[in-house]
Amino acid sequence: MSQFYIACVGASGVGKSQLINRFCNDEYSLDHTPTIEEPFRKTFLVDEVPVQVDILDTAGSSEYAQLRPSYIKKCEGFILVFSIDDLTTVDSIIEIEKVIKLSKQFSAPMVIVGNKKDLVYEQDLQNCSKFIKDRFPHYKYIEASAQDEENVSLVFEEIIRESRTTKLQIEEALRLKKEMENSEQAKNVFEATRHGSVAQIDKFISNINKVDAETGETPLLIAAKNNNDFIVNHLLSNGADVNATNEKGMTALHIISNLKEDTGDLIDKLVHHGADINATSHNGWTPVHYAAAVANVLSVQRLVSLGCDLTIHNRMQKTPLMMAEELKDYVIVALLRDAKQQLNSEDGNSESKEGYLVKRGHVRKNWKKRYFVLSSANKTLEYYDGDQPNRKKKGTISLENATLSDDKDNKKENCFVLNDSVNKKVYLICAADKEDMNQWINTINNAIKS
Ligand SMILES: Nc1nc2c(ncn2[C@@H]2O[C@H](COP(=O)(O)OP(=O)(O)O)[C@@H](O)[C@H]2O)c(=O)[nH]1
Ligand SMILES: [Mg+2]
Repeated sequence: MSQFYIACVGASGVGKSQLINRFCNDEYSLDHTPTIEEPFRKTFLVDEVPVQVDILDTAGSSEYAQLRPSYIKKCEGFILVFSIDDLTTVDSIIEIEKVIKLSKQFSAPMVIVGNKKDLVYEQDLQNCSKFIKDRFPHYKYIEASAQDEENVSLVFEEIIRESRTTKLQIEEALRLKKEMENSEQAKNVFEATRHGSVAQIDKFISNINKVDAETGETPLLIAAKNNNDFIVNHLLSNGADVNATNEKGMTALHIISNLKEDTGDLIDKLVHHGADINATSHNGWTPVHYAAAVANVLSVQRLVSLGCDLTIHNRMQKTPLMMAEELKDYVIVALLRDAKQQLNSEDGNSESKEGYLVKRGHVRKNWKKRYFVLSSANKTLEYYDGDQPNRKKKGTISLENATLSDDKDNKKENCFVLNDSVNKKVYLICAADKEDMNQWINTINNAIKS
């Protein structure tokens, strides 16, 4: 909900406090008690949009002299009140308007209110209205009566409408200003990167992690795309974020891996600087997916030798190997199969199991479908959203010193209890049938013992 700070200003005794009192508390009093500056808060609808407004009731005793710069600065809209039955009170708002205009950087929304409408004849109203409109041709003028509750809400609605428009204009102006500043500076760092000019890059080194508004790329991503080893290195040694992503969620390592040229050294360099070798872009591709897609044997080799995970499924549920098989790229297929086999044989007792189980949530009855992946090597049981592989990861159960037991409650069939002693959590997990349950229990037990 948008929020506005509004001040009510004007000479003493014109009815500022009563207008606010009427609006916020639906009350009115005959007393004129001196006002202590305090904000009133109210939430209401303006053109069917809820707004929250903080209204500052100012002490008008010594009038505009007391206008504090701090609240002029803070307030986004001003209600300038005079009393229709005493036109000398208009002098105050003429002065106040000047002060506000001078101290505001942008135009300040104001509404002029002639209060105590109930005290004057219709004839006098017309004269007064003309008088005000001549002096303040740019502001809304409202005749109101706090006593008779006439036009009181209108006053606050109008000032919100005006403030809302101004706020949007200010936001837009600031955004444009920032955008211009950004693009002006960024142009240089991005252009410098494109031109491969180290001296120019150094000039704008503070913008090293800025994103080019046009292309959505950081300098590092540009240098990676250009396969410019030297500039990538320079950017990395000057604090470029190695895992920054472009609009497709691709890191520099993804981009490099997706090039057809030999980029092995750059891959090394990025990983050495902390690039996530298993990062996934928006379509779930890891660097090795990209390398496989462009049939870059050298890149695949390099990523494999750096220990990338070959089991990650992209959003189309494909591992890099599956992709290579589809592309009938038998060199890469052989390479990846080899790597996988080697990985398995290196870890003799490595066992993995994937499948769909049901896990009980926090609420007793709340059972959720989860895709489970058991890794003996890591001693973990990971589970994912839904019953398909490669959804959003929901959690990891540690199998370190974990224990399995029967489900004594027997709330559901084919369930077992898994006690994660590392994270001190107990899971109730349910398999599709008895056979499935026994398989899971066996493999989990083996993983725990391994
Ligand atoms: N007749 C009439 N009297 C009002 C109206 N609004 C305020 N007053 C009276 O004017 C006096 C001053 O009001 P107050 O709100 O305290 O003025 P402030 O100094 O501007 O805050 C009080 O006695 C109110 O009862 C109105 O609309 N009509
Ligand atoms: Mg007052």
